[in-house]
Amino acid sequence: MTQDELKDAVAAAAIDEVRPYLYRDTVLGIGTGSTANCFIDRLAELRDSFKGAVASSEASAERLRRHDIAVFELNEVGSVPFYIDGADEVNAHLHMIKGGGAALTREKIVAACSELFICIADASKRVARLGAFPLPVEVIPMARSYVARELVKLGADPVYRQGVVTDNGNQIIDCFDFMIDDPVAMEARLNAIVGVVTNGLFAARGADVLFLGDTSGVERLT
Ligand code: ABF
Repeated sequence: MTQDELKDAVAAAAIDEVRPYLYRDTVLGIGTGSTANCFIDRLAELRDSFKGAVASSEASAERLRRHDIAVFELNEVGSVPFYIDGADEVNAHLHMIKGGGAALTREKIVAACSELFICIADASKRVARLGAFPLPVEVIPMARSYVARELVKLGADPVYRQGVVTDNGNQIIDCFDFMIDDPVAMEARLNAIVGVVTNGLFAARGADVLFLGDTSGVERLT
């Protein structure tokens, strides 16, 4: 199977997971990225079975609308029963690095409002220790240099992601060479730096279910 086929296979598994719980008033939380796009495309055929979706990015909102799936503001909805999204890395505790697509803050907000976070990923995303993928940190633009200096003190090699403005009007710093032993503690430590909006560690609220696809099939992990 190709990587795209693996992404589609985990998306199909997540569709099977949520399908029995879709009602006329159900609003789903939907993530961002190529794996989440596979889920959105498969969700299209179920559009008449649920009310709509909250999206973690403008790109996903647009894709949902193209499939005639209604998109709601999170503030109109409150909580969502499921949040379905991909990841850049995921460990055995279902802690993740996310934000390679710069949508980390909205992803973390929708995830926080979800009753069940379903992560969908091909097996290349599974790691023993988080950090080989550069950890994204969203920053208020005027704080960028200050935050970068603080990141160096923590042992990271921070690189400004040039030319990228987040959906919230902020900037991204990627932390290279930053292997993470305690993701829960590091998530809190990074968020405490003044000027940080959020960081791409999803550990305090990790995934509840992981569908991981490899050539032998899709595994459901909790
Ligand atoms: C989102 O999309 C992000 O948090 C993560 O950066 C990325 C994963 O993308 P893909 O599914 O394209 O690998 O979930």
